[in-house]
Amino acid sequence: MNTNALSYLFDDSSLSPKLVLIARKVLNEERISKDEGLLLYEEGEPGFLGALANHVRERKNGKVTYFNRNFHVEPTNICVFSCNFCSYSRLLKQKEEGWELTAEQILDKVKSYDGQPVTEVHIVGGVHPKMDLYYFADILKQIKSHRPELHIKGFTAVELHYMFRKAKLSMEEGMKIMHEAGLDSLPGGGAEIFDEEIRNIICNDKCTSEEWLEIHRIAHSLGMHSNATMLYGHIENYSHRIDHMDRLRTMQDGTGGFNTFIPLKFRNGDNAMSDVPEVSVVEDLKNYAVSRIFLDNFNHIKAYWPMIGRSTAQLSMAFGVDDLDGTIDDTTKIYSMAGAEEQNPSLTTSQLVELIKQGGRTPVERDTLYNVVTDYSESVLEN
Ligand code: V47
Ligand code: SF4
Repeated sequence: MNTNALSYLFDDSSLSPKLVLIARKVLNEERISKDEGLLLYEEGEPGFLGALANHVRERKNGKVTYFNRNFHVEPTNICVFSCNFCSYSRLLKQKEEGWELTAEQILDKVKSYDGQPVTEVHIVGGVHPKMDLYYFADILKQIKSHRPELHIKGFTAVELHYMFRKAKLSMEEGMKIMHEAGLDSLPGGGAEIFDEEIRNIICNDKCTSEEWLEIHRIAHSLGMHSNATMLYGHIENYSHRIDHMDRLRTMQDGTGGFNTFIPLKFRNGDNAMSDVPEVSVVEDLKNYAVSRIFLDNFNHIKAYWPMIGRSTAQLSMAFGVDDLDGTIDDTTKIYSMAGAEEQNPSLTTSQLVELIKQGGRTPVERDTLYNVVTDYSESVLEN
C-alpha cells in the first residue's frame, strides 16, 4: 500500500474509516465498487475528492491538459423526438423556428475552414425525419474527398439508431455504410442517464439505454472510437449516476473503444424542465472528481467549456479533468439555447493555452485519438 502518498494527500485521522479504505484502494490502483462510488458522492468533501481525483489524473496524464482544434456543424435542429431537457430542438411543425442545412451548405461550412489547422469536424444535430442515412453518407463522402485528413466525429447513437431503423438496416449494416462513407468516430451524446425509470421521464421516445450501448459496441467492433456522456444535475440521484458510469465501465472492459467521458451539466433555460434548479459549481467539481476516480478504465475526462464556462473549466483541471474541448469558434447552439455561460463560445488557441497554464497544467493540442499535435509547454503565442 502506498501509505506515504495517503498521508501526504490526506490527514486520515479526520476521514471516516470507509473513506480511508477507498483512498487506499485508489492509491493502490484497485477498482472501487458501486457502493464505494456512491459513498464518495455522499460523504466525500470537495478537497478530499479533488486530491484523490488529481492523483488518478496525474497517474494517467501527468500535468497535461489536452485540447483539440475542431469545429461544429449542426445540420438541423428539427427533431422527431421531444426530450424534456432540450431547449434546442423544434418539431417539423415548428419548422419556421428551426434550420435545415442543405448538403451544399454543410460542405460550404467545411470549406470555410480550408487553410485553417483544424483536425476534426463534429457533426451533430436534431433527428430530422427526412435527412436519412444515404443523405448523410453522401455528405460524409464529399467531406472526405474535399479534405481526407479531417477526422469526422459525427452523429450521436440516437441519430444513428433512427437512421438505421428508417433505412430498415441492422445496426451493423448501417454502421458499416457510415464508416465506409467516412465516419471516423462517434460523439458521446444521447446517453443522458441510462436508468430506465429516469430516462422514461426525461426522454421517453428516443433510443433506449441498451440501444445506445449497442450502437457504441458495434462502432468499437469496427475499430471506431467513441465518447460517452452523462447528463447530470436534474432529477437523477447519485445511484443513477453510479449505475450510468458502471454500465460504461463494464462496456469499456470489453471493448476499450471509449476515448473520453464527458459529464454534461443540465442547463434549465427555456425547456420543459425549466422548473428544475441547476446544481452548484461545487457539485460540478465533485462530479468530475467522482467520475475520474470511478472510471478507472477511461483514459480521459473532458470538461466541455462552452457549457460550464471557462472559469469552471479551469477549476475542473484540479478535479480530474485532463481535456478541455476545442478551440476556434465553437458554433454549437445546444447549450447557448439552454442558458449556458458561453453565449458565443470562442477561444483562440493562445487564450486556451493561457487558461490551461494559469491552472498549472501543460497545454497539449491533440487529435481526436489523443495523438499529440503540438506541445505548448514552452511556447509564447501572439494570438
Ligand atoms: O445528448 C441537451 C445534452 C448532448 C441540454 O463527444 C444538454 O466530444 C445540458 O453530447 N443541458 C449533445 N445538456 C452534445 C454532446 C457533446 C458535446 C460536446 C462534445 C461531445 C463529444 C459531445 O447535449 C445531448 C444532451 O445530453 N443536452 N440539452 C441541456 N439543456
Ligand atoms: Fe432531439 Fe437530441 Fe434534443 Fe432529444 S436532445 S429533442 S434527440 S435534439
